[in-house]
Amino acid sequence: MRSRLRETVDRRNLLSGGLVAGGTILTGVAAKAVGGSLVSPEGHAGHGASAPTGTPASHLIHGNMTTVGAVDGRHNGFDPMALLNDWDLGTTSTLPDGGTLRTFEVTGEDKEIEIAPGLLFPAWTYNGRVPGPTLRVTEGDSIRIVFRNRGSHPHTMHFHGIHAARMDGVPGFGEIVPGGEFTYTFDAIPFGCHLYHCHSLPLKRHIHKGMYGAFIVDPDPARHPEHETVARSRLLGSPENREWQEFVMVMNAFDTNFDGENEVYAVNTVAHHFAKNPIRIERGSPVRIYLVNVVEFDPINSFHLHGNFFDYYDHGTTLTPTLKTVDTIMQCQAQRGILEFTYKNHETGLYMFHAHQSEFVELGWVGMFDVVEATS
Ligand SMILES: [Cu+2]
Repeated sequence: MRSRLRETVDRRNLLSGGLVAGGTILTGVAAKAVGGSLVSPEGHAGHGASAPTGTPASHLIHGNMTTVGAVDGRHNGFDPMALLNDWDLGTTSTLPDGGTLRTFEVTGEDKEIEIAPGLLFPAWTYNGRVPGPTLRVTEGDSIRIVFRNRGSHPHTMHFHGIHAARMDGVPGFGEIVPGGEFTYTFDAIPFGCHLYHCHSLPLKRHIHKGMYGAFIVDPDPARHPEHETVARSRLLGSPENREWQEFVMVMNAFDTNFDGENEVYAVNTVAHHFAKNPIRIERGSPVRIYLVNVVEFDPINSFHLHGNFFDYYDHGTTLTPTLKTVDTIMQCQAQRGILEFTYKNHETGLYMFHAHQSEFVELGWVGMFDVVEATS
């Protein structure tokens, strides 16, 4: 009985606007459910209603205006926390000239995902996740991407990088019909923080449905003798890199009622996830964030860090900062960059990060770092 009461109360909170500040989503769900793909909290009590109503951290978030409940990561098959650094390195082999060949396999598929407690979204995905796998390679590698389309619509993989027209992944060059397969090949240049996304038409629809991911090209230190130490710090697996705490954050959003505006904002898909589940960072070690903006329908997104400042490398294509000592940067769609900062001289505790568009914060794009003493 008690749990039933709890459910009732929580549902009431949801319906009074607790799901997202202002009740925007609920309005959309109630009024414009499309094809049964949007499920109201009533119809989906198993996830949201019985889940915890938030951690102490969530109470610090702007008047506690966060979603109520928790998204079931088992339903999604991915966890936003794990997406922060689950690099996909592909399979490697050595070419006759001594270079490295990296092969990736990516499958396009339709999949319903949960983007806020009880709120399902009919996504189009790469490898069943949103964002798609974070592909991480080294400058100069030869890249093969075997793309199989098991979805219901034609799709592509369009990489931001340097490559031939026939590898561009646009209609006419590498667009794959359902059931089809194509292999994109190119060399990994330039180094930096890049992305890939579907380029089928209508473009904004294919992107915002979930077909995007980060594509990180680590610099080859041998090619950058003037900044070799910095280059080595970015090269995954090097001793210098191991000192860094690295995270991929893909800023995304979802138009849940297909009116050309977003109702949910996030990093790594789930609204408010990192507000309720702070990202633990060790105080003594520097932090590097690979930040990518793929939000459709809004021209500008941003990242603001609390209690601290950072250096910024626009597109990640330089080894010296393009902005020094800033606490906010903005990105238009497909813009991306690398943020570097440290909390080594700070008190431990919870430090917020979020878009500085307040509307985006209230609709999900806010998180916390939990700065702790080193454990080792
Ligand atoms: Cu597509």
